[in-house]
Amino acid sequence: MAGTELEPRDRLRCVIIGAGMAGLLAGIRLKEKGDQFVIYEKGDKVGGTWRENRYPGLTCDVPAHAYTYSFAPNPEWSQFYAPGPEIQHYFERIADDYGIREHIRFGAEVAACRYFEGLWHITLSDGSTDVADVVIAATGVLHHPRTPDIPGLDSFAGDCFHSTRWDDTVPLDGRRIGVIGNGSTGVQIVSALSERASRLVHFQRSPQWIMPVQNFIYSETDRHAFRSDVSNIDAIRFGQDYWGGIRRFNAAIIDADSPEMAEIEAIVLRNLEESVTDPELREKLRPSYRAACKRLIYSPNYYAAVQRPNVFIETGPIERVEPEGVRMRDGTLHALDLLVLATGFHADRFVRPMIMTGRDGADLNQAWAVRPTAYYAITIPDFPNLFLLNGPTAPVGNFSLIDIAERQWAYIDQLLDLLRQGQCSAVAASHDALADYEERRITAARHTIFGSGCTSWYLDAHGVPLTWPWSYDRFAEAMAAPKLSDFELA
Ligand code: NA7
Repeated sequence: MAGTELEPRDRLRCVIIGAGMAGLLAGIRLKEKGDQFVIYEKGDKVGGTWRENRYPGLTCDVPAHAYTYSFAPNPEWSQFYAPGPEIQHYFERIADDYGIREHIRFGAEVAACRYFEGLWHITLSDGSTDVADVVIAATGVLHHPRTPDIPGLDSFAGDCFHSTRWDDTVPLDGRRIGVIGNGSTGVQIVSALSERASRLVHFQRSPQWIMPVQNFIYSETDRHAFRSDVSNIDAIRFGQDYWGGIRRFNAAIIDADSPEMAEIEAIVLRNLEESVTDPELREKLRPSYRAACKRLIYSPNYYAAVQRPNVFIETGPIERVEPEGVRMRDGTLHALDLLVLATGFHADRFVRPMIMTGRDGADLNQAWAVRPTAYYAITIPDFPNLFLLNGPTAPVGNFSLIDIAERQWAYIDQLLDLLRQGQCSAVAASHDALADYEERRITAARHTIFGSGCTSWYLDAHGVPLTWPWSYDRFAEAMAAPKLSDFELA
């Protein structure tokens, strides 16, 4: 380790990319430490995914009191599973309450980050530049919409947009609506629009397993109890109901042959068998792959929605889109006024297409030529003082990503302390450490339920789940303290 001659620094100069949940968290924590920082946000608001997604029915599938910063409980959640606009409001309030807004530059897209002479040199798309000791990439996972390559899509005469580009001016009531895609997004949109559309066609390429859940409204009495005693919130956030469920779910996804997996399979199968009365529809909705192989969908009302007389599940192949609607290969035309593309995201991009150049000209696209990855999802060899939040290989399987980001920050902060204390001026995982981590991770990931034989956004280009493949407890343990022998300090 070089650097014993370094002096402790008064303040680090940090650039955070993104003002979503993770970027706000980083700002709050850096502010507490007295570091200097700016948050560059390409959008015009905080909130990240909750700013971008505004579709009808948008709900977080993690209980609201668990999808909350640990240091900022919110007694005002209206429902057990919070609607998207409330979550957006929560992040807006946090940005104000914690004095983060004045550190954010909105409409500021980072185009390139280049590391040389011991500093990160940042270039924004408007040509302006900045310099920092540290870059925190809090750029999110699902933010590059995937538009389907369906012939004739541009010829559609009605309204058409991706689920992340919802146009509030487009009327919905009494209209003929088509929704392509039945991930969590398509399922939530169809559930919300089934009572509003005159005819609703759900285009389903692969059926989904549906985990039945109940959402319930918190009464004023409930909220009063949350306000007056935070232990009532803690009982939900840290209680056995939530954590027992998370631990069982976690045990199931990391071991496809576990009794916990069998329990999930039994629940979703019973949900299908008991909720869908028409045998023909039931078969259309029956997946041929194992439950939770694709990200498991939690829904209180999807099966009820698709059994309404105005809703039709279309399972045939789409031939093309025409001005009037969607033409199927068998010649059927679904005439539509609105076509919603709930077709997901390019989940493998992470910080890209931003140009990231590390030490000695290392290029992130090259480093990620096989798959995007980072040592323990946080740091990349040759990219000193660059730290990722919710980066590739972080846990994603129905956990609260806020909890994940908070644990990641506790880890990153210990690495930043090395810089603050003058123990080094640059820190990044070593190549050997990343190679060892990836070897172990990939071996384990192939045995998770995500690798059991289906397509999903969890899989990388080689069909390997790009996720944390071990237990939640092992993640918490790994994040407790960095193993410094796995790092190169300069
Ligand atoms: P997902 O879960 O990636 O779902 C995308 C859906 O779109 C899925 O049903 C796909 O079918 C379907 N799709 C994608 N391309 C096409 C084409 N070309 N034709 C027909 N159908 C297509 O995205 P979501 O937005 O629903 O959810 C993403 C995450 O956000 C979710 O997991 C939560 O974490 C929140 P396929 O299954 O590939 O056959």
